[in-house]
Amino acid sequence: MVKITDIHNALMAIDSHRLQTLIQSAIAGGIPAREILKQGLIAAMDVVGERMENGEMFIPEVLMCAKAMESGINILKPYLTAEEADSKGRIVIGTVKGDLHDIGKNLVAMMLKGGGYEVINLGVDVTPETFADAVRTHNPHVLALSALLTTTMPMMRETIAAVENSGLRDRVAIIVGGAPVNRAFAEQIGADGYAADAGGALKLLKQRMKQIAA
Ligand code: B1M
Repeated sequence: MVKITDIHNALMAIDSHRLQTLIQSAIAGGIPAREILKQGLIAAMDVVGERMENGEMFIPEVLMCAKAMESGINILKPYLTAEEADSKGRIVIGTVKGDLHDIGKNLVAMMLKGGGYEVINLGVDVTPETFADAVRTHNPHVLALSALLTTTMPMMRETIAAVENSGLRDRVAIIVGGAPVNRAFAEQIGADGYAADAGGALKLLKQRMKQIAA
């Protein structure tokens, strides 16, 4: 019987092949995909982050861990899909300018897609102007911004300002998330919502769609 710690250890060992095999066995053995994700993969990435901070792990290794994690998430994808959405909507998502972290943002995108929403993923290092252009072009119900660095959090405020300056602010709800972001910051920069994780983002989106329908 596979244990979550085996999955955690395979990611730390950057052994993608073993990681994928273990995840498949864990799923077959009835361990919920969300548990594998949270306690196996995300918990291991937290340790990777601590080691990176302490200078015990360097960027190339961190990148390899990130790749291994993505390969694991790909297996979990079909099992992570959320409950049926109340009504469909369109969302534009991206990681703000200067920030290259995309695993969490992609997880949010995946969850929203699984919930039946149309997701336009702009990728990483997205400038405020590109976000504003995407709002104009795609006319989404929600714009979701991700930031993983304290140094890139201010770019969320700038992105909201760019949308405002383009005269598009009334058209779209803007929600923010990412490890250093919190509700107080979201309110401070004039965002319409904050989600701590992918599940929270899905809930926010559902609320927004209900508001629009009401
Ligand atoms: Co970076 N990095 N990194 N890194 N990295 C962190 C974020 C850090 C906390 C590590 C540490 O020191 N402990 C630290 C930030 C410190 C800070 O600012 N407070 C850090 C640093 C410093 C850096 C560099 C500056 C290092 C350097 O070069 N000296 C550099 C910056 C590069 C840049 O962006 N310009 C850098 C680079 C990298 C890599 C490229 C090597 C790699 C990213 C690869 C990739 O993404 N493709 C990387 C990684 C992997 C990490 C850690 C280890 C893991 C991040 C991750 O993927 N977590 C990270 C430490 C950590 O987080 N424990 C770290 C798993 C993911 C599922 O969680 O992204 O939090 P997360 O997403 C969650 C929620 O936050 C939320 O939902 C997701 C799912 O539940 N969420 C949203 C995210 N976006 C959302 C949007 C929403 C809603 C919810 O919209 C509404």
